[in-house]
Amino acid sequence: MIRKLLIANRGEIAVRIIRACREMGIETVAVYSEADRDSLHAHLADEAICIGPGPSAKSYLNMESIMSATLVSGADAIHPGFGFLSENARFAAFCEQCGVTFVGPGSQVIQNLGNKQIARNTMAAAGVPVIPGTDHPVMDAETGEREAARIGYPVIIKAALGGGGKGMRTAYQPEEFALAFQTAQKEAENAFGDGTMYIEHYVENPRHIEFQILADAEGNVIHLGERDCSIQRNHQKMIEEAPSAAVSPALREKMGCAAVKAAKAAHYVNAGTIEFLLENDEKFYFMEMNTRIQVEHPVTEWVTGMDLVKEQIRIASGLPLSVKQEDVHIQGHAIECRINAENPRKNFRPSPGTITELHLPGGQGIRVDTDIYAGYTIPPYYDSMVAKLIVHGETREEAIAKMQSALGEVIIQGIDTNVDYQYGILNDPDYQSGKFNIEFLNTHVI
Ligand code: MV4
Repeated sequence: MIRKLLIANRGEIAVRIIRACREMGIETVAVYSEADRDSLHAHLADEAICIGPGPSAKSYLNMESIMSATLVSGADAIHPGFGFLSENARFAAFCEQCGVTFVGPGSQVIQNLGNKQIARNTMAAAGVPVIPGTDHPVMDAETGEREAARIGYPVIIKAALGGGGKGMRTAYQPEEFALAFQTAQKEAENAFGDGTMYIEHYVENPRHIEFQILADAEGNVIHLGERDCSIQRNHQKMIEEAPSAAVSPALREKMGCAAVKAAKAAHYVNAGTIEFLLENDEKFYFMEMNTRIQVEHPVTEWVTGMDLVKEQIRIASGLPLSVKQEDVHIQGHAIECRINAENPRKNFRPSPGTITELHLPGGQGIRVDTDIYAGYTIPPYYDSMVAKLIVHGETREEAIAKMQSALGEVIIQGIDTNVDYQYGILNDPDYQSGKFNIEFLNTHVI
């Protein structure tokens, strides 16, 4: 069993994990940077250890510092949250070597799924639909251009070690290919130290639908339905919801089955997410698998009634899943808006600073996951997300109304936020009718 757990993260997700541990009777150790001395997570944990200066590279990404804090505090497990070291196979391996439980899948699984070409081949071999594309690494533009001609234009060139949009370029015709390839490859070499590329047919105007799965060490795998994450800007999700307005019960059954198959093919253990592109109501394709708890996990929690962080900790302790597939029922509709310290009228420029006045909404069906408080100073070093506003209603219409009411109540003074922008999205007729795809924010003026 896990007796004491170190949270290798900050912000609202660190607070979220501390709360789950407290309810489970697990002692908590927070780590914090010099810029995070006054942060909520450092105050809420049973113990807090400073691990270095503000910049992430010297603190939340510093594996040696974090492992030292773990060993000194006597923690027997590390929860990595999301971002930072959460999908770093070397860090998971380091935990394994030190005899510390990593709350997540094994390092080899993280590594295999982190290589998107290997992940693609694994899924294709298991019969999970993948987008027509290459099954071998592509290292040069000439080979790539031949493959692109075979696959059919438009194509997308992706970095094998990429994900989330870096090292990615599209080409609509052969004349564009060489430059797109070289640009993507250079970006990949700079970002990941590896220029291995793969190519897929480019699916235009799809929805981003992801399935939450849970897998225990005994080989049980279940899915908890989908989240629609199509409302995004430059690969930063803004609004997520569960279930998707575009997924019928029959399609949920088919995609859920594919998601479970994908997790089994990867020998997956713990909570994971299978990302699909949904082209229309019968065509969906595996895109990648995320091996972390995700920012948007609360919408799944609300429609299933499950606590995903507790499930993660139970699984990492070697316990079996607490529910069977037939006991999972999707109830009502949940929406999450990410509240960021940024100015949408100034190209979404980050807006760190001191919160002088704060009122957060509440009431039935409203959840706020945040680490901010009145008087708190948001440091400039980290992601601009400062809160997640999550609502649950019986229907999608009720959830939208509740979210608009909740957004209208928010008062955050002293910094700029995207609260009004989020309200604007929820007011859009195409958003309200559920007719949108990943291009929504590129094609609508909010
Ligand atoms: C694609 C695609 C269309 N066709 N692959 C974006 C990030 C990375 N996870 C893969 N991405 C995409 N891959 C094929 N074959 C479109 C995207 C994409 C995207 C996907 C989900 C959500 C938002 C997106 C925004 C731009 C491009």
